[in-house]
Amino acid sequence: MTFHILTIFPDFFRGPLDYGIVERARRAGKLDIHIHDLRNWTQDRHRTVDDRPFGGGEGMLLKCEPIFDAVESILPGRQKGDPDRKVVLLSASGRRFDQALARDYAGLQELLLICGRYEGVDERVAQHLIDDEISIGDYVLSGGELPAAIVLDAVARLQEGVLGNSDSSVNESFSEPGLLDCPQYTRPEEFRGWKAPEVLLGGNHAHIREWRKQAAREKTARLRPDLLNS
Ligand code: 9D3
Repeated sequence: MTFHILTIFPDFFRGPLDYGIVERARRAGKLDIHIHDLRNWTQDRHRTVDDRPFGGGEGMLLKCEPIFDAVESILPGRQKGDPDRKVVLLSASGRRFDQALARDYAGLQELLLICGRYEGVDERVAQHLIDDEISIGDYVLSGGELPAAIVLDAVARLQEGVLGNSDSSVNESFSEPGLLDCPQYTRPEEFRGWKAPEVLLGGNHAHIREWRKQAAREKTARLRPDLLNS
């Protein structure tokens, strides 16, 4: 799958996509990631990407011309609504990104993520250019760059052949759908007087399965009761 990220901070992405599963998949040729500097599509001497909001108000907005020009040159011939190539705006006022949307994006050939900045983006981008406007959660960040890296990671690891066996998701048989993972322990059996649960040290797998299911329910009730009441 090919990812494009459109940003005014291309250097931001040196790092977050160069480690672990994503880096390995890139080197294996299973992921293609292109970082694009929005300023490359400005026309003026100062390479202006932002301007003040009509009607007044705090802060600056990303202008529409460089964004339209960039998207049209990165995905030539693409029409809004293309089932194989989506353009998604990361914005604080988007709909919430979740695992179901990650699975949906994982079926695409190409995904272009536009990182919002400043107070936002001229609304004509949302109206006439993009396929989705998404947020990663209800907290205020400084822009769409960290969210774009998060969305890319969540989508990339769902690609065929990106996860090795040791990376889980194969591990799905361990976890109950709709519950948090059960607590897990590794050596030593006792650390500072705190023992790993006895049941996990024996070989009774029916007993272990029952303990894990119960522990996952208790942990979910304590940390994510919202998952139980839906
Ligand atoms: C008037 C309120 N604004 C500032 C408090 C709204 C606002 C504008 C731009 C808040 C954050 C931002 C920058 N954030 C993003 O572009 C962003 C974001 C986020 O802040 N939280 C969760 N997901 C995302 S995706 C993009």
